[in-house]
Amino acid sequence: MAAQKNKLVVQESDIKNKDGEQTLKSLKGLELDGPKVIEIYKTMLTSRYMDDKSMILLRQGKAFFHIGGSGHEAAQIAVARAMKPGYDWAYPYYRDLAFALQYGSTPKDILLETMHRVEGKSSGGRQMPGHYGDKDLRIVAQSSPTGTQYLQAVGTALGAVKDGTDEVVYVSSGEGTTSEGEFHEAINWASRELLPVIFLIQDNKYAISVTRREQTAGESVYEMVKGYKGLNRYLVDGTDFFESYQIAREAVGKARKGEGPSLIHADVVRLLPHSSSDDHKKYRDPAEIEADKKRDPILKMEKFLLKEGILDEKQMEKIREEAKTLVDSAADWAESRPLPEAHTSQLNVYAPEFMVKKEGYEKPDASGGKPVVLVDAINHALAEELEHNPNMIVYGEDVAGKKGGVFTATKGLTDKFGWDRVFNSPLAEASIVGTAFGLSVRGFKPVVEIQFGDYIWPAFMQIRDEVSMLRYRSNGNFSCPMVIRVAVGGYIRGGLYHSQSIESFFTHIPGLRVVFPSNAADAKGLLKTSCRENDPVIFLEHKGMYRQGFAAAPAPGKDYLLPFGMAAVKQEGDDITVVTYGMMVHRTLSAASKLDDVSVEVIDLRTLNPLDEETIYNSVRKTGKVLIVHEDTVFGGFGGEIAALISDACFQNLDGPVRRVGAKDSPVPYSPPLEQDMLPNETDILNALRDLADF
Ligand SMILES: Cc1ncc(C[n+]2csc(CCOP(=O)(O)OP(=O)(O)O)c2C)c(N)n1
Ligand SMILES: [Mg+2]
Repeated sequence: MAAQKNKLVVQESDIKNKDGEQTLKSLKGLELDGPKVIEIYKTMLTSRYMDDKSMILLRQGKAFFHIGGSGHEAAQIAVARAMKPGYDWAYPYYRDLAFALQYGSTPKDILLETMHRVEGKSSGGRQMPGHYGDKDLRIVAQSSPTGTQYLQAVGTALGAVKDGTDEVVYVSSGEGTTSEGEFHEAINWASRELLPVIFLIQDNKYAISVTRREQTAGESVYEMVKGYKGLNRYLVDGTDFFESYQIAREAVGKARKGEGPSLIHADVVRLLPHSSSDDHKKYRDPAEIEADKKRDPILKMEKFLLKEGILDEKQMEKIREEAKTLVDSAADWAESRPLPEAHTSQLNVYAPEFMVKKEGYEKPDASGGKPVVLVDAINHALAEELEHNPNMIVYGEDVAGKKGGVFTATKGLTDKFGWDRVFNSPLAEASIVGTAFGLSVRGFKPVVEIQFGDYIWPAFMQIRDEVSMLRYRSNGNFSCPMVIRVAVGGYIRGGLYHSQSIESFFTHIPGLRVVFPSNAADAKGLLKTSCRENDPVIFLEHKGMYRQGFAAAPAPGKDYLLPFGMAAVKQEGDDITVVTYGMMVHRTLSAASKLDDVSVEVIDLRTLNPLDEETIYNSVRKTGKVLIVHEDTVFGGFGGEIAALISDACFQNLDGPVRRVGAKDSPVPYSPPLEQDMLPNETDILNALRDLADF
């Protein structure tokens, strides 16, 4: 496809002479000279030998995986050279070895990761090779899911504009990955706001074994993105350094001037199998593999160097040898460096400490104040924190302007803090969380809203594989603290898709804090704390309580911060402990009040991660009996985890089975008799308490 289509975009006259040839003279506009071209050639060779060396290390059992960039070097180096490392930002993909080298990573840096050494700058040996990262260079430590990087890059670019800088953000992938929905979300957001993002799509015709025909409408990413107004598009021969460099300079220049994002569709060749685990002879035609070899970007570069008399064959051979030696000695050095120590495997799952400490916490006396409803308490917390932290921003669907959120949690915030800090997102949950990642990485504190828990799932990949893992995978070099506020829960005739309880999915994710307040005062204190902590937080708001009198409370003032991991004993008792949270706190208190002869202790967990195990165990050791109550379905619910912990820690103290009350195992139905039957109610709790009391 390449040859004739490339001519659609590349302005040949700029870099070719009248005979259609590239010469040093015809390339004058690119500000290159002989020595500079030699440097580029050396970087290409280094990258190529790194591929070769990695496969040798693999065979020697010194590394366990490799994914090579052979055939992609020219396009990658071209874009990296057009950028400013350490000033601009980069979200490279796993095949971007040559990009990383040109951007400033050294063979030593990269081989430390290949050989899983603790000094690796990207992950300290935590990630498989091919996940580039370097804080000083502003290469954000990368992950493995294809395509999660696009929205993050858009978020970082959005932050660059908000910060008033002219930084540019690079993001890359293969052509196959553009089938992921997040690609289109990212292109849409970047194009809509003319953000400074360079999307380098390296098209090597295959996504592992899947061809372009099976992947992309019209078999061309360049064609596919035609409709995005504001997006600059280029189709380039990515095996030709000079063609690629010309386009890269133009695209980066436009981004820097605020003239919008660019998609560079680079037609490249994959000279190696997909990875060290793949054998492409199984699915590729040998003739095609041979044809691709003829387009090797290094051969093209060598031809140019010879033709222009910059190097002769002997000099080139010497440079090849030097590149090999450089890589070999870097590998020897990396091998001599220490491995991570086993006991550090849990390091950097969370921030090293809580910002809001339990020690010294004093419960404020707000008893004289006027009760506020839960949704207003949240609104006040957001306003106070926006005031407190100039880097905090609030966004989500319908949150801004006169609407102020479908539940009015963000009412009036745009008026007070401006559209720059409180704004609407497109209707795209992955976009909300993905951009928040990119904003957070550069120092913003995004406090985003997911309108309904039932619709958080498009963002699940970002939450589970990205937001919660960044600190760990980068060995503490990067983090993305943010707050994800989510309206959850039933009892509102909301049916299957406006009633879900979602906490158990998120308590299963290391690296993520999970908060679930039961009343307005706690909601305010916990949300303010969430905004100050350095870990990502899922903040669950029960929409059935937003305006209920029973969840209203006099709200403490603006200095009130409720530390994580402090359960509240809502009612003291001697016979049975109930461990609960959210809406069920109220149902439990009400049920317990109907039992004259049984003394019930009610614990409101307030945060599910961290979990205040001590308060639970102290109570169970006193009462000897325990009931766990939650609104979520029982099987696989969070109650199972609490039950397991209790039976482990308090086995000797138990005088009965650890019981659970929760919803029946089905979706939440709409019609009131069905909803009432399915969700747990006061009678269920009462019956369980009586049963346990009699045990
Ligand atoms: C979300 C996700 N799905 C599947 C994979 C497995 N996987 C890794 S690379 C890849 C193919 C990607 O092809 P392409 O985007 O064309 O990039 P290339 O490897 O060809 O450079 C697949 C399916 C993954 N890492 N992440
Ligand atoms: Mg591909």
